[in-house]
Amino acid sequence: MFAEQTTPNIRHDWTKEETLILLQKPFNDLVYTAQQVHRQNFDPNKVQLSTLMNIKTGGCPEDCAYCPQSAHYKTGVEAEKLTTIEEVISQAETAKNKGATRFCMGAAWRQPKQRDLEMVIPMVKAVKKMELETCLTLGMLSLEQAKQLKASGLDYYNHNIDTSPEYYSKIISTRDYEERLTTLKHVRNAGINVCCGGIVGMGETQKDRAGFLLTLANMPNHPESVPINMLVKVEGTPLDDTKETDPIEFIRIIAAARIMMPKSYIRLSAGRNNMSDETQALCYLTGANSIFYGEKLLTTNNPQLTEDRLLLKRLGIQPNKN
Ligand code: SAM
Ligand code: DTB
Ligand code: SF4
Repeated sequence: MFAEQTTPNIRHDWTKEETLILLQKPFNDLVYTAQQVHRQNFDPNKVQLSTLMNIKTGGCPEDCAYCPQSAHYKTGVEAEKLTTIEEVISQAETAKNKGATRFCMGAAWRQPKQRDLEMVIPMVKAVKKMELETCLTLGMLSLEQAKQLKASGLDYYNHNIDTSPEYYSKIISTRDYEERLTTLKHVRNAGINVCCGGIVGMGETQKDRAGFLLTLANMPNHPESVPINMLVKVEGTPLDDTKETDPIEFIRIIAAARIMMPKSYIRLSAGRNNMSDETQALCYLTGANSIFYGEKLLTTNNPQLTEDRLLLKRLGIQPNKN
Protein backbone atom coordinates (compact mmCIF):
# COMPACT_ATOMS: atom_id res chain seq x y z
CA MET A 1 0.00 0.00 0.00
CA PHE A 2 2.90 2.38 0.64
CA ALA A 3 5.02 1.08 -2.25
CA GLU A 4 4.66 4.33 -4.18
CA GLN A 5 6.42 6.30 -1.48
CA THR A 6 9.65 4.44 -2.15
CA THR A 7 9.34 4.33 -5.96
CA PRO A 8 11.93 6.64 -7.53
CA ASN A 9 10.53 9.54 -9.58
CA ILE A 10 7.19 9.42 -7.76
CA ARG A 11 7.07 12.63 -5.76
CA HIS A 12 4.81 13.74 -2.95
CA ASP A 13 6.48 17.07 -2.19
CA TRP A 14 5.29 19.45 -4.90
CA THR A 15 5.27 23.14 -4.03
CA LYS A 16 2.78 25.68 -5.38
CA GLU A 17 5.61 27.56 -7.16
CA GLU A 18 6.84 24.44 -8.97
CA THR A 19 3.31 23.49 -9.98
CA LEU A 20 2.69 26.99 -11.34
CA ILE A 21 5.97 26.85 -13.30
CA LEU A 22 4.80 23.54 -14.78
CA LEU A 23 1.38 24.95 -15.73
CA GLN A 24 3.03 27.99 -17.34
CA LYS A 25 5.64 26.13 -19.40
CA PRO A 26 5.67 26.76 -23.15
CA PHE A 27 2.85 24.50 -24.41
CA ASN A 28 5.11 22.38 -26.63
CA ASP A 29 7.55 21.73 -23.78
CA LEU A 30 4.70 20.76 -21.45
CA VAL A 31 3.19 18.40 -24.05
CA TYR A 32 6.61 16.84 -24.71
CA THR A 33 7.32 16.14 -21.02
CA ALA A 34 3.81 14.81 -20.40
CA GLN A 35 4.04 12.48 -23.38
CA GLN A 36 7.45 11.19 -22.21
CA VAL A 37 6.12 10.48 -18.70
CA HIS A 38 3.04 8.85 -20.20
CA ARG A 39 5.12 6.52 -22.41
CA GLN A 40 7.37 5.56 -19.49
CA ASN A 41 4.37 4.35 -17.52
CA PHE A 42 1.58 3.33 -19.92
CA ASP A 43 0.86 2.06 -23.39
CA PRO A 44 0.17 5.42 -25.09
CA ASN A 45 -2.43 3.87 -27.41
CA LYS A 46 -4.74 2.36 -24.81
CA VAL A 47 -7.72 3.80 -22.95
CA GLN A 48 -9.74 2.50 -19.99
CA LEU A 49 -13.53 2.77 -20.37
CA SER A 50 -15.84 3.34 -17.37
CA THR A 51 -19.61 3.56 -17.64
CA LEU A 52 -21.60 5.65 -15.16
CA MET A 53 -25.05 4.97 -13.77
CA ASN A 54 -27.02 7.30 -11.52
CA ILE A 55 -28.55 4.95 -8.95
CA LYS A 56 -30.14 7.74 -6.88
CA THR A 57 -30.99 10.96 -8.67
CA GLY A 58 -31.46 14.46 -7.26
CA GLY A 59 -32.72 15.92 -3.98
CA CYS A 60 -29.20 16.16 -2.50
CA PRO A 61 -28.93 18.26 0.70
CA GLU A 62 -25.46 19.58 -0.25
CA ASP A 63 -25.12 22.93 -2.06
CA CYS A 64 -22.27 22.21 -4.54
CA ALA A 65 -22.58 25.21 -6.89
CA TYR A 66 -21.92 23.14 -10.02
CA CYS A 67 -24.36 20.34 -9.34
CA PRO A 68 -27.74 19.83 -11.05
CA GLN A 69 -28.70 17.33 -8.31
CA SER A 70 -28.52 19.73 -5.37
CA ALA A 71 -31.91 20.38 -3.76
CA HIS A 72 -30.79 24.01 -3.30
CA TYR A 73 -31.22 24.85 -7.00
CA LYS A 74 -34.07 24.63 -9.52
CA THR A 75 -32.52 22.71 -12.38
CA GLY A 76 -35.44 20.56 -13.49
CA VAL A 77 -33.82 17.39 -12.04
CA GLU A 78 -36.49 15.65 -9.95
CA ALA A 79 -35.54 13.69 -6.83
CA GLU A 80 -35.98 9.95 -7.33
CA LYS A 81 -35.74 6.91 -5.08
CA LEU A 82 -32.81 4.48 -5.19
CA THR A 83 -33.01 2.39 -8.36
CA THR A 84 -33.55 -1.39 -8.31
CA ILE A 85 -30.90 -4.10 -8.49
CA GLU A 86 -32.56 -5.40 -11.69
CA GLU A 87 -32.01 -2.04 -13.36
CA VAL A 88 -28.37 -2.00 -12.20
CA ILE A 89 -27.77 -5.51 -13.60
CA SER A 90 -29.41 -4.63 -16.89
CA GLN A 91 -27.37 -1.41 -17.35
CA ALA A 92 -24.14 -3.13 -16.26
CA GLU A 93 -24.73 -5.91 -18.80
CA THR A 94 -25.21 -3.35 -21.56
CA ALA A 95 -22.08 -1.47 -20.47
CA LYS A 96 -20.03 -4.67 -20.52
CA ASN A 97 -21.36 -5.70 -23.93
CA LYS A 98 -20.43 -2.29 -25.32
CA GLY A 99 -16.86 -2.66 -24.03
CA ALA A 100 -16.67 -0.92 -20.63
CA THR A 101 -14.38 -2.53 -18.05
CA ARG A 102 -15.62 -0.59 -15.02
CA PHE A 103 -19.15 0.23 -13.86
CA CYS A 104 -19.49 3.30 -11.63
CA MET A 105 -22.66 3.83 -9.61
CA GLY A 106 -23.38 7.32 -8.25
CA ALA A 107 -25.88 8.51 -5.65
CA ALA A 108 -26.86 12.09 -4.80
CA TRP A 109 -26.28 11.68 -1.08
CA ARG A 110 -24.31 13.64 1.51
CA GLN A 111 -23.50 10.36 3.28
CA PRO A 112 -25.29 6.99 2.94
CA LYS A 113 -27.31 5.73 5.91
CA GLN A 114 -26.81 2.13 7.03
CA ARG A 115 -30.03 1.07 5.30
CA ASP A 116 -28.84 2.76 2.07
CA LEU A 117 -25.59 0.84 2.24
CA GLU A 118 -27.45 -2.40 2.73
CA MET A 119 -29.33 -1.75 -0.52
CA VAL A 120 -26.17 -0.80 -2.44
CA ILE A 121 -23.99 -3.74 -1.31
CA PRO A 122 -25.97 -6.36 -3.30
CA MET A 123 -25.63 -4.10 -6.35
CA VAL A 124 -21.84 -4.08 -5.97
CA LYS A 125 -21.80 -7.85 -5.55
CA ALA A 126 -23.97 -8.39 -8.64
CA VAL A 127 -21.80 -6.13 -10.84
CA LYS A 128 -18.61 -7.74 -9.55
CA LYS A 129 -20.02 -11.17 -10.44
CA MET A 130 -20.30 -9.98 -14.05
CA GLU A 131 -16.52 -9.55 -14.09
CA LEU A 132 -16.70 -5.80 -14.28
CA GLU A 133 -14.64 -3.59 -11.98
CA THR A 134 -16.92 -1.85 -9.50
CA CYS A 135 -16.90 1.81 -8.48
CA LEU A 136 -19.22 3.78 -6.20
CA THR A 137 -19.67 7.46 -5.39
CA LEU A 138 -22.12 7.96 -2.52
CA GLY A 139 -20.73 11.00 -0.66
CA MET A 140 -18.94 10.86 2.70
CA LEU A 141 -18.12 7.52 4.32
CA SER A 142 -17.08 6.47 7.83
CA LEU A 143 -14.19 4.00 8.11
CA GLU A 144 -16.70 1.33 9.11
CA GLN A 145 -18.80 1.98 5.97
CA ALA A 146 -15.68 1.87 3.78
CA LYS A 147 -14.72 -1.48 5.32
CA GLN A 148 -18.20 -2.86 4.63
CA LEU A 149 -17.92 -1.80 0.99
CA LYS A 150 -14.46 -3.34 0.69
CA ALA A 151 -15.83 -6.61 2.08
CA SER A 152 -18.59 -6.55 -0.56
CA GLY A 153 -15.98 -6.52 -3.34
CA LEU A 154 -15.84 -2.81 -4.16
CA ASP A 155 -12.78 -1.97 -6.29
CA TYR A 156 -12.90 1.87 -6.48
CA TYR A 157 -14.54 4.71 -4.58
CA ASN A 158 -14.91 8.12 -6.23
CA HIS A 159 -14.78 11.17 -3.98
CA ASN A 160 -13.51 14.40 -5.54
CA ILE A 161 -11.70 17.28 -3.85
CA ASP A 162 -13.02 19.33 -6.79
CA THR A 163 -10.71 22.37 -6.49
CA SER A 164 -8.05 24.02 -4.29
CA PRO A 165 -8.50 24.18 -0.51
CA GLU A 166 -8.74 28.00 -0.84
CA TYR A 167 -11.47 28.04 -3.51
CA TYR A 168 -13.54 25.20 -2.03
CA SER A 169 -15.64 27.39 0.29
CA LYS A 170 -16.69 29.55 -2.71
CA ILE A 171 -18.23 26.44 -4.28
CA ILE A 172 -19.66 24.46 -1.35
CA SER A 173 -20.78 25.67 2.07
CA THR A 174 -22.43 22.53 3.47
CA ARG A 175 -19.17 20.64 4.07
CA ASP A 176 -15.48 21.48 4.20
CA TYR A 177 -12.30 20.30 2.50
CA GLU A 178 -11.12 18.42 5.60
CA GLU A 179 -14.28 16.27 5.56
CA ARG A 180 -13.50 15.35 1.97
CA LEU A 181 -9.93 14.36 2.91
CA THR A 182 -11.17 12.33 5.89
CA THR A 183 -13.43 10.20 3.67
CA LEU A 184 -10.54 9.67 1.26
CA LYS A 185 -8.41 8.42 4.18
CA HIS A 186 -11.17 6.01 5.19
CA VAL A 187 -11.38 4.67 1.63
CA ARG A 188 -7.60 4.25 1.43
CA ASN A 189 -7.35 2.63 4.86
CA ALA A 190 -10.11 0.17 3.97
CA GLY A 191 -7.97 -0.97 1.02
CA ILE A 192 -10.26 0.37 -1.74
CA ASN A 193 -8.67 2.04 -4.79
CA VAL A 194 -9.10 5.81 -4.66
CA CYS A 195 -10.71 7.73 -7.52
CA CYS A 196 -10.28 11.43 -6.79
CA GLY A 197 -10.12 14.52 -8.98
CA GLY A 198 -12.11 17.65 -9.61
CA ILE A 199 -13.54 20.25 -11.93
CA VAL A 200 -11.84 22.83 -14.12
CA GLY A 201 -13.76 25.92 -15.25
CA MET A 202 -15.57 27.05 -12.09
CA GLY A 203 -13.98 30.52 -12.17
CA GLU A 204 -10.88 29.38 -10.29
CA THR A 205 -7.48 31.01 -10.84
CA GLN A 206 -4.36 29.26 -12.11
CA LYS A 207 -3.11 29.31 -8.48
CA ASP A 208 -6.23 27.38 -7.48
CA ARG A 209 -5.56 24.86 -10.24
CA ALA A 210 -2.01 24.46 -8.91
CA GLY A 211 -3.38 24.03 -5.36
CA PHE A 212 -5.85 21.42 -6.59
CA LEU A 213 -3.16 19.42 -8.44
CA LEU A 214 -0.66 19.50 -5.61
CA THR A 215 -3.25 18.41 -3.05
CA LEU A 216 -3.74 15.27 -5.15
CA ALA A 217 -0.04 14.76 -5.95
CA ASN A 218 1.10 15.26 -2.34
CA MET A 219 -1.24 12.61 -0.93
CA PRO A 220 0.83 9.78 0.68
CA ASN A 221 -0.38 7.55 -2.17
CA HIS A 222 -1.58 9.00 -5.44
CA PRO A 223 -5.20 8.22 -6.31
CA GLU A 224 -5.22 5.27 -8.71
CA SER A 225 -7.77 7.16 -10.81
CA VAL A 226 -7.91 10.95 -11.27
CA PRO A 227 -11.06 12.26 -12.99
CA ILE A 228 -10.58 15.74 -14.47
CA ASN A 229 -13.98 17.21 -15.30
CA MET A 230 -14.61 20.32 -17.39
CA LEU A 231 -17.56 22.12 -15.76
CA VAL A 232 -20.84 21.19 -17.43
CA LYS A 233 -22.88 24.35 -17.02
CA VAL A 234 -26.41 23.56 -15.93
CA GLU A 235 -29.21 26.13 -15.96
CA GLY A 236 -30.41 26.90 -12.45
CA THR A 237 -27.03 26.27 -10.77
CA PRO A 238 -25.02 29.27 -9.52
CA LEU A 239 -22.22 28.45 -11.99
CA ASP A 240 -24.51 28.51 -15.02
CA ASP A 241 -23.03 31.71 -16.46
CA THR A 242 -19.35 31.07 -15.64
CA LYS A 243 -16.90 32.16 -18.34
CA GLU A 244 -15.87 29.43 -20.81
CA THR A 245 -12.55 27.74 -20.08
CA ASP A 246 -9.86 27.94 -22.73
CA PRO A 247 -9.36 24.34 -23.97
CA ILE A 248 -5.58 24.94 -24.00
CA GLU A 249 -5.73 25.68 -20.25
CA PHE A 250 -7.70 22.46 -19.75
CA ILE A 251 -5.09 20.44 -21.66
CA ARG A 252 -2.40 21.99 -19.46
CA ILE A 253 -4.15 20.55 -16.37
CA ILE A 254 -4.28 17.08 -17.94
CA ALA A 255 -0.57 17.32 -18.84
CA ALA A 256 0.42 18.53 -15.36
CA ALA A 257 -1.68 15.78 -13.73
CA ARG A 258 0.13 13.19 -15.86
CA ILE A 259 3.56 14.58 -14.92
CA MET A 260 2.75 14.91 -11.21
CA MET A 261 1.00 11.52 -10.89
CA PRO A 262 2.89 9.36 -13.41
CA LYS A 263 1.28 6.02 -12.59
CA SER A 264 -2.32 7.15 -12.08
CA TYR A 265 -5.05 6.75 -14.65
CA ILE A 266 -6.02 10.30 -15.66
CA ARG A 267 -9.67 10.34 -16.71
CA LEU A 268 -10.90 12.87 -19.23
CA SER A 269 -14.29 13.11 -17.52
CA ALA A 270 -17.39 15.33 -17.75
CA GLY A 271 -17.47 18.02 -20.41
CA ARG A 272 -16.41 15.99 -23.45
CA ASN A 273 -19.70 16.73 -25.15
CA ASN A 274 -18.58 20.35 -25.49
CA MET A 275 -15.02 19.51 -26.59
CA SER A 276 -13.76 19.29 -30.13
CA ASP A 277 -12.17 16.07 -31.36
CA GLU A 278 -8.87 17.96 -31.51
CA THR A 279 -9.09 19.00 -27.84
CA GLN A 280 -9.80 15.42 -26.84
CA ALA A 281 -6.92 14.19 -29.02
CA LEU A 282 -4.55 16.59 -27.24
CA CYS A 283 -5.83 15.31 -23.88
CA TYR A 284 -4.98 11.74 -24.95
CA LEU A 285 -1.60 12.94 -26.21
CA THR A 286 -0.77 14.62 -22.90
CA GLY A 287 -1.65 11.59 -20.79
CA ALA A 288 -5.41 11.08 -20.40
CA ASN A 289 -5.96 7.32 -20.54
CA SER A 290 -9.48 6.82 -19.24
CA ILE A 291 -12.94 8.19 -20.14
CA PHE A 292 -16.57 7.92 -19.15
CA TYR A 293 -18.10 5.85 -21.92
CA GLY A 294 -21.88 5.96 -22.30
CA GLU A 295 -24.42 8.41 -23.60
CA LYS A 296 -25.20 9.82 -20.17
CA LEU A 297 -23.06 10.92 -17.26
CA LEU A 298 -25.33 11.27 -14.19
CA THR A 299 -27.96 13.75 -15.39
CA THR A 300 -26.23 15.36 -18.39
CA ASN A 301 -25.21 14.08 -21.79
CA ASN A 302 -21.92 12.50 -22.83
CA PRO A 303 -20.84 11.76 -26.42
CA GLN A 304 -22.66 8.96 -28.30
CA LEU A 305 -20.85 5.60 -28.26
CA THR A 306 -20.52 5.67 -32.05
CA GLU A 307 -18.85 9.09 -31.86
CA ASP A 308 -16.36 7.89 -29.22
CA ARG A 309 -15.58 4.68 -31.11
CA LEU A 310 -14.97 6.67 -34.28
CA LEU A 311 -12.66 9.15 -32.58
CA LEU A 312 -10.67 6.37 -30.87
CA LYS A 313 -10.38 4.58 -34.22
CA ARG A 314 -9.19 7.75 -35.96
CA LEU A 315 -6.54 8.11 -33.24
CA GLY A 316 -5.57 4.41 -33.27
CA ILE A 317 -6.38 4.12 -29.56
CA GLN A 318 -7.60 0.71 -28.35
CA PRO A 319 -9.92 0.27 -25.35
CA ASN A 320 -8.53 -1.86 -22.49
CA LYS A 321 -10.04 -5.36 -22.57
CA ASN A 322 -12.12 -6.95 -19.81
N1 SAM B 1 -22.73 12.95 -4.09
C1 SAM B 1 -21.49 12.37 -4.30
C2 SAM B 1 -20.33 13.32 -4.12
O1 SAM B 1 -20.50 14.52 -4.21
O2 SAM B 1 -19.22 12.83 -3.88
C3 SAM B 1 -21.33 11.66 -5.62
C4 SAM B 1 -21.83 12.24 -6.90
S1 SAM B 1 -21.12 13.78 -7.42
C5 SAM B 1 -22.24 14.21 -8.72
C6 SAM B 1 -19.59 13.32 -8.19
C7 SAM B 1 -18.75 14.41 -8.81
O3 SAM B 1 -19.30 14.79 -10.07
C8 SAM B 1 -18.59 15.73 -8.09
O4 SAM B 1 -17.65 15.66 -7.05
C9 SAM B 1 -18.10 16.65 -9.20
O5 SAM B 1 -16.69 16.64 -9.27
C10 SAM B 1 -18.70 16.02 -10.46
N2 SAM B 1 -19.73 16.90 -11.04
C11 SAM B 1 -20.98 17.11 -10.57
N3 SAM B 1 -21.62 18.01 -11.33
C12 SAM B 1 -20.77 18.39 -12.30
C13 SAM B 1 -20.85 19.32 -13.38
N4 SAM B 1 -21.94 20.05 -13.61
N5 SAM B 1 -19.77 19.45 -14.19
C14 SAM B 1 -18.66 18.72 -13.98
N6 SAM B 1 -18.52 17.85 -12.97
C15 SAM B 1 -19.56 17.68 -12.13
C1 DTB C 1 -16.61 12.45 -11.71
O1 DTB C 1 -15.52 12.97 -11.41
N1 DTB C 1 -17.39 12.84 -12.69
C2 DTB C 1 -18.60 12.06 -12.76
C3 DTB C 1 -18.34 10.98 -11.68
N2 DTB C 1 -17.11 11.41 -11.07
C4 DTB C 1 -19.37 10.57 -10.75
C5 DTB C 1 -19.86 12.82 -12.66
C6 DTB C 1 -20.00 13.94 -13.65
C7 DTB C 1 -21.34 14.55 -13.48
C8 DTB C 1 -21.64 15.60 -14.50
C9 DTB C 1 -22.96 16.25 -14.27
C10 DTB C 1 -24.14 15.32 -14.38
O2 DTB C 1 -24.27 14.54 -15.36
O3 DTB C 1 -25.04 15.42 -13.52
FE1 SF4 D 1 -24.83 16.24 -3.80
FE2 SF4 D 1 -22.63 15.16 -4.89
FE3 SF4 D 1 -24.16 16.94 -6.26
FE4 SF4 D 1 -22.70 17.81 -4.21
S1 SF4 D 1 -21.91 16.90 -6.12
S2 SF4 D 1 -24.87 18.34 -4.62
S3 SF4 D 1 -22.82 16.06 -2.84
S4 SF4 D 1 -24.77 14.92 -5.61
